[in-house]
This record gives sequence, structure tokens and C-alpha cells, in this order.
Amino acid sequence: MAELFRRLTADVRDDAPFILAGDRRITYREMYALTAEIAAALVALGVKPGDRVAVQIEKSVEGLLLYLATIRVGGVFLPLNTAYTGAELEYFLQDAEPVLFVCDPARSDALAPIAEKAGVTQLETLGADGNGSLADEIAAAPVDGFREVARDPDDLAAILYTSGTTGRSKGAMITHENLASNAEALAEIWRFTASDVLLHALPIFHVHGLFTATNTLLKAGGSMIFLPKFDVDEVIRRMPEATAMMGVPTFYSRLLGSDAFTRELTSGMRLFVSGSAPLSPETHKAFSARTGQAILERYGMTETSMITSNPYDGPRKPGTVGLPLPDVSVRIADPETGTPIEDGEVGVIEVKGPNVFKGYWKKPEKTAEEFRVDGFFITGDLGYVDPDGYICIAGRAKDLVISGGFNVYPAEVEALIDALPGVKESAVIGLPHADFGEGVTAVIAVKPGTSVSEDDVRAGLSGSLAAFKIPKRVVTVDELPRNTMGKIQKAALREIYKDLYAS
Ligand code: MCA
Ligand code: AMP
Repeated sequence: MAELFRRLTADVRDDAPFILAGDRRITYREMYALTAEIAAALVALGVKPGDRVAVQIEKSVEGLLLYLATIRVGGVFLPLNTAYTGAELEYFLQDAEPVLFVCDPARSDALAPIAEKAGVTQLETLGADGNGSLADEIAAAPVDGFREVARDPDDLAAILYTSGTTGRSKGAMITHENLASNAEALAEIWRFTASDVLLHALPIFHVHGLFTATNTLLKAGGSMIFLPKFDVDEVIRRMPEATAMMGVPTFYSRLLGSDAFTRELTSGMRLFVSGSAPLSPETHKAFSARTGQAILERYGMTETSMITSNPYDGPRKPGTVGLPLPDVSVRIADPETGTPIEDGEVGVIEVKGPNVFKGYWKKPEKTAEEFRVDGFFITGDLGYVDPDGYICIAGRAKDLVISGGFNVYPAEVEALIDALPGVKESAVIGLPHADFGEGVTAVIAVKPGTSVSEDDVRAGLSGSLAAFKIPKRVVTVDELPRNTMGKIQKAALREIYKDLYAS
């Protein structure tokens, strides 16, 4: 059996409920049968071990089962953000060379020529309701069309694209061992058991919703209330049935914004986990004051899954991301040399362990750049160790904006803005935003004699960029501030415009 699937399901009880979605209740036994049916269709479609299966679909039970089925046939699952435009998708499809691309039925007409141009020969559709051409393939596949496929710990289970500060997005190659070891560690340290009911409102095209939440819950054999998206009212309505939730900080600030979110409502909950972006100490404290429960903040990356976590039993300290996971080594190093530095000093966070990915797909030079010779991966996050050994994140060495838990790389947005008529140059920065944590913001200088409005910029980007990457605000200046080396001073811009979203 494929290593990851074997390890995740090693202890589950067949008759226990796995997914609760709407009026559907899917037990683990049914999950085995359904994923075997999907696996038979994948085999019939020619998916062989090591082949990539790229997927851009709305969140659905079938979409989750497709992930597990891909793992069972030895395929490499490649989930894509539903917000990505055709222009963004073309690159991923071209680079990853999947044998199969599954998309939403509503987008198939628009995406078929893009897939074809990228060299992908098979396109199937799967809608949020479970219908689509893939459903037809599943119905038509032979009942005994799937035999368990063995995969080794070092074999690829998934590729997830992460952008970079320079160049195009890179596909992080994630192995069975990476995912299995992380799920095992998290289930243990967060005390997940078969009695848990996880309230699942995250998207399933990123590490957080797909692996950290789903794999950990699966490893424990628990069940999950599977919601199509984060909707405050729906999350509040279902919370009394749940025991645990994982979310980005925006989930928690939005919950606190509702009067219906009370201590009584959360009385059956034993765990709230936050990650993907910094949880402000204010939100942490307001949450404790409202519910009597401390949010457990953890830290991770696509390339590494989870790295550190605040303790389940010990103090969950606001403004920290806790301690390294079991078997994971974390060190703070000099960003230039990689030499470890003293506790308390700020340096770059580096990590080594069974969670760390295998490298970037087809990019050995990029992979080599991001690792030290002794095997530590350079996260690009800045941090320090506090007197209790907790890791605190103190900024980013990489130029990255995190909006509502989604990463936005300024270089990608700036390149497109700079190409717009009338724009001389631009700087994209993240500014404090009450809802999204950071608001993507463009500061532009225009060519003499021209004028470019906020609407011009936003309209000029739509179609090329996913909506969450498009600047919420655009500020025009005469000149962008530069240091003596000629480099744009983004820190100065962040300071000048820090209150842009305050009102
Ligand atoms: C949606 N919009 C956004 C975002 N989401 N804009 C900026 N940032 C966002 N995150 C846009 C929509 O396209 C729309 O634009 C407008 O904002 C309306 O948004 P709203 O209705 O408020 O959005 P929503 O649908 O409620 O979504 C907000 C959300 C969602 C619930 C916070 O973004 C979300 O589920 N985020 C989770 C991200 C996540 O899972 N990250 C994990 C990455 P318009 O009006 O122009 O159409 S994995 C990771 O980071 C590592 C491994 C880790 O540590 O976990
Ligand atoms: P991604 O590339 O989507 O996997 O995003 C990973 C990045 O999210 C990390 O490198 C951090 O910058 C950030 N991140 C994740 N969790 C946290 C956290 N708890 N606090 C601060 N930043 C975080």
C-alpha cells in the first residue's frame, strides 16, 4: 500500500465516521470504497505511479477523496488555488507536465485551450456537487480496476507551487515521509483521537487545509465537519458539534467580530489552532478573554509542513510560534553565512528533519540555493529564541506579503504593474489590515504627463492575477524612495502608509 495512505489509516476504525458534510456521513469503510472507485478511474485514465494529477476545483468531498485516491495509485497530487487565472495556470501545467488536469465544469471551456497549449492531453471536470466528466469516468471504471500500489517513504506524494522573490513559482516536491511524519507528530502533540470532530473551513489546495488539518485528523481516525468555505455564521452554527478547529488569523478575528461567538458556544471545543500568518497578540488575548481558551499558534511552510508549535499543555505564549516539533531541528543563523547565532539574537530560521521537502521540481539550482551544506533548509523567515526556548518570528528576509493566509510575492505583482501604460515603476508592500492581517498595497510612480488611477491598475491586473493578489489600494507618488544603493526603501513606505487601512 502507498506509504502515506498506509500510515494515515493504520489505526482507524472502519465503522467510524470520517466526513460529515451537509446531510452526508461517510465512514472510513466508505472512504476506502469510494477512493478505490476513484483510483480505478485514475488507472483507466492512464495515471501511473509518479504521474502528476493537477487539480483546480471548488472544495468538495469528492475533491478530498480525489486527493486520497491519487495517493493510493501512487500519483503525485498537485492542487491549485481556485483563484488562479488561466494565465497563472498555464505556467503550472507547462512546468509540472501532469498526465491529467481536473478542473471545475464551469471553467473547462476556458481552460481546455490553455491545458492543450501547456501540453496536457487529458482534461476532466469535477464540480462542487460531485458531478462532471470525472464522475462519469468513475461510474464507468471497472469494479476491480485498482490494485494497491506500493510507494516508498522517499517517493513523491504531492507538488505544491510556492512563489519566489525572484523568478517564477517553484514546485515543492513533498514526499510520503514528509507528510506522514508531520501528521503523526501533530496528532500526538495536539492530542487528536478518534473522538475528535474537526471543524474544517479551510481551502484544500494548500498545506494548511489539505495536510495539516486533514492528514492529522485522518491519522487519529476522527471525523470532520467539512464546510465548503469559511463563513462566520456557518462556523458558529456548527461549532457546538465540534471539538477542534484550525484556521488562519482572519478566521479568529472574524469570529471575535460576532456577538454570537461566546464562551458558551465554545464550551465543547478543546483546541483552536492558528497558523499561516502571524496571529496578533491582541487577537490572542481577546480570544482568551471571550472564550477562556488560548489559541494554539504554530508555524510552518509549504516546503516543510509544520515546524514549530506552542505546547498543548504548557503555556501558549501570544506572539510566539512555540517549540520545534519532535524530530525537527530548528536553528537561528546568520542570514549571510548560515552560522548559528546566540539565543535572543535575530537571525534566519533554518530547519532540518523528516518534514523537509525533497527540493524544487526541475530546479536543482534553486534547491541548492535554499539549503545549507549540512542539510538545513533556509526558511527566509527571521526569528529569535526567547528565554523559554520558544521561537518568535521577527519579520521576513524574503519580500512576501501574507493576506488572509494567502502568500503574495510583490515581484510578481510589480512586474505586471510596471508593464501597464503610464506606470514608471511600482513597489508592492503589505500594510496592517484588520481583516486580512496585511493588505496588498501598490505604491506607484507614473510617467511625466500621464495619470494612472487606482481603478486603472486594478482593472489592468484582473485576468492576469488571482483576485487576492490584486492591490486593495494603489497610492501614487512622484518618486519612490531609494537608498544610496538605488534600492527602493519598502520599509520607509510601510512606515509612511501604515495607517492606510486604519479607517
Ligand atoms: C479572498 N479575497 C482576498 C482573500 N481571500 N483578498 C485578500 N486576501 C485574501 N486572503 C478577495 C476575494 O477574491 C474578493 O475579492 C474579496 O477579497 C472578498 O473577500 P471575502 O469575502 O472577505 O473573502 P472570503 O471568501 O471570506 O475569504 C477570506 C478567507 C480566505 C476566509 C480569509 O482567504 C481563506 O480561507 N484563507 C485561508 C488561506 C489558507 O488556507 N492559507 C494556508 C496557506 P473581489 O471582491 O475583488 O472579488 S498554507 C501555509 O501558509 C503554510 C503551510 C501554513 O503555515 O499553514
Ligand atoms: P507558504 O509558502 O504558503 O507555505 O507560507 C509559509 C510562510 O507563512 C512562512 O514562511 C511564514 O512566513 C508564514 N507563516 C506561517 N505560519 C506563521 C505563523 N504562525 N506566524 C508567522 N508567519 C507564519
